[in-house]
Amino acid sequence: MPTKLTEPERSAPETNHPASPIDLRSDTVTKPTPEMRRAMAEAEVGDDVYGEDPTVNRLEQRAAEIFGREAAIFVPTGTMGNQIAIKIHTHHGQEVICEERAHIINLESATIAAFAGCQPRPIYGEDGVITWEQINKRIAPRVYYRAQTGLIVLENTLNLAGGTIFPQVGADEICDNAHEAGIPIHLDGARIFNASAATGKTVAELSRKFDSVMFCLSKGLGAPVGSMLLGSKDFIDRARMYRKAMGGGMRQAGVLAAAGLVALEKMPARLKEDHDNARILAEGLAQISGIKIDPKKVPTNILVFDVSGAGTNAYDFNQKLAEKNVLANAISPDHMRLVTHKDVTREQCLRTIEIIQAVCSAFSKPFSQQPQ
Ligand code: TLP
Repeated sequence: MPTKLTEPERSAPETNHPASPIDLRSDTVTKPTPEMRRAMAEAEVGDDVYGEDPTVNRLEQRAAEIFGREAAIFVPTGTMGNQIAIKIHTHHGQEVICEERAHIINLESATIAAFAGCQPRPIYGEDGVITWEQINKRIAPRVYYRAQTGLIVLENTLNLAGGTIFPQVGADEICDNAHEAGIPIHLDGARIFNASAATGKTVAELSRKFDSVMFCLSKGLGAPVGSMLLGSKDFIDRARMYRKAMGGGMRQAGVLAAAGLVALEKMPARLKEDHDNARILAEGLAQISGIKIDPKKVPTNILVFDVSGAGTNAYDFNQKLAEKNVLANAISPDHMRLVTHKDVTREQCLRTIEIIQAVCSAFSKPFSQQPQ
C-alpha cells in the first residue's frame, strides 16, 4: 500500500552522547575530501554571472560531455535544478505526472505550484516504479476545463522508495511514448551515479532519452555544494535566466565548482562501497524481530524499513537511536530511512545493526520496563 510520507527531520534529534555519531541521515552529510579542499583553495575564479568563472565553465563543459548533452548549468541545489526544469517545460495551470513519493512533490516546498504554477498528478508505483500504461491513463484528455499534462518527471534512484533503480526498458518506453504524445520528460537524477554504479550503465545511457536531467554533486559524490542541470543549449540558456531569477546567480562560484569537478571525476568509482554497506545493513536488519525490510530491494545506498512491528512509531524509534548515537530519519509514522555514504565505515554499519537490535529489544519489553 502507498506510504504516507512526512518530511525527513532536518536536524539531528537530541543526543547527549559524547562520541561523534554514526550519521546515516543522508549522503548529503558528507564532508569534502582533502583533494576537494585543496582544489577549492587553489581554484581559478571569476564572476560567474558574467559567465567568467573558468572553473564553473570547466565543470559545466565536463558534465555536459559526460552526459552527452549540449550544455549544463551549475546550480546551488538539486531542488533549484529540478524546479527550473519544471518551470521551463511547463505553463501555469498544467499538471506534472510523477510517482507519489517523488522528491519534487514531497520535499521541495510546493515550488512546483509556487514557481511553475502547476499541480502534481501523482501515481503510485510498486517500489516507486511507474509504467507507461499507468501514465497513459493519467494524461489529461484535451478538454478545455481539464488541466493539461505539461510534463512527466521520473526519479532515479527513487529516494523515498528505498533507492530503487528505475528499470531502463521502462524508462525508455515512457520517454518514447511521452515524446510521441508531445509531452516533455525530466529526470530527477540526484543519485543517477548510484544507479550507474549499480547497473554498470553509464549516466549518459541511463538519461539519454530525457529532455533534461538534474544530478547532485553534493550527495554520494561528496561535494560540499551544488547540482547540475543538463539539456539542449537553448534549454540551458533559459535555465540561466531562471537561475538568476531564483537568486541562484553565484559570483566566484569556482571555489565550489572546483570541489564539484573532483566529485565528478573521482567519486563515482567508490559508490559501490556504499551499496555494499547498505546491503550488509539491510541483511542485518532483516534478522531483527520487529523490523520489516527485504534486502533484495536495497539496490543502492538507501534503506527504508518498517518499524511498526517493534511496538513503537518511527519518530520515537529515531529518538532512541539518536540517544545511542546513531542518526537516521523517520520518513513516515512507520518508516525509517538510513543512507550510507563515504563518511560511514563498514564497522559503523555493523555497529548500527547491534544498536537497532538493542532499541528493538527495549521497545518489545513491557511498557513499565521500556526506556522512557
Ligand atoms: N534529498 C535530501 C532531502 O531533501 C530529503 C535527502 O536527504 O535525500 N532529488 C532527490 C531525489 C533528492 O533526494 C534530493 C535531496 C533533491 C532532489 C534535492 O537536492 P537538494 O537537497 O540539493 O536541494
